Formats: sequence, C-alpha cells, structure tokens
Amino acid sequence: MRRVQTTLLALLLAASGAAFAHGEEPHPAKAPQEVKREQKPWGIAGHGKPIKRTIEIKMSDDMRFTPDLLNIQQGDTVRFVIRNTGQVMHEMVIGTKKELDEHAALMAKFPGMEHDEPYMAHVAPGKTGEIVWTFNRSGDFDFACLIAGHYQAGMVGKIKVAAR
Ligand SMILES: [Cu+2]
Repeated sequence: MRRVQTTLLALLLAASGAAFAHGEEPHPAKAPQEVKREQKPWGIAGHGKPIKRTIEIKMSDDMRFTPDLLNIQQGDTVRFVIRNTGQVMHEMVIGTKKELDEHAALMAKFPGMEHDEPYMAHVAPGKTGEIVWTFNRSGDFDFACLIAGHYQAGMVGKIKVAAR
C-alpha cells in the first residue's frame, strides 16, 4: 500500500513538474481532487472550508446566467451549484474582467483548448457542476462563459464582494 502511494505521488509530481520540498505543506485532511490553492485577486479555492452560502446558477442557451448579479461578503466561502439547462456546453469561470477578456480571446483563437482551475466549472447539457470558492478579497469581479462566441454574446455576470 505504502509503495503504491509513493509511486502515485511520484507520478503526480512528474506529471505536474512541480517543485516540491517534502514537508513544506501539510497534507489536507480531505482532498476530493487535487485543488490548486493559489491566491487570485478574486479569492482562493474554498475546498475543505465551511460553506457559508450555496448559490444556484442557471446557464442557458440564450447566453445568460440566472442570477447574473451576486452580492457576497468578504471572507465567505460559497458553493456554486451550476446547472446547464441548455442543449450545448456552457461553463462558469470567475475572474477579473481583464483576466476574463484575455482568457476569452485565447478561447476564441483555440476553441478546443482545455483548462481546469478551481474557479471554473464546465457543465455539459442537462448536468450540474460545482465551484467552491472563498472570496477573501473585496471588489467587483465577473463570471463568464468563455466558450467561443458565448462571452462575445454577453454570457457574463457580476460579483460584488463587500469589504467586511
Ligand atoms: Cu456558454
């Protein structure tokens, strides 16, 4: 068992190419998946933290999020339950407008580009996805569907994080 874990770890490290000093970081008690805990201007991955709110978001083929304006208190960890009620793929990506603009431009150029980060969820038609995110910084942020054409069609929402 121990050897299997060591081998897995070695494989993961080789795959990610991550610099890793053993013992640098405590292992999380519970990791449903490998989650990058990188501080972003719009917050940090919230997995493992107590959920303060659950917000349901609907994504539809008229290129709308419902609701598309969210008011959140700084420090809150939010679970987004994101339902795709349409017939085509949609996604929810949280970020600053600048970052989403840049990302959308890339997606328009490379429509098949695959990406995965803890602040995004790609949801197939009829399915539900989830994001758990801690809004530890105040400010005005956006969320968007960056699938080529969707962002350009206005598939964007606003998140206002009020300072505590
Ligand atoms: Cu979309």
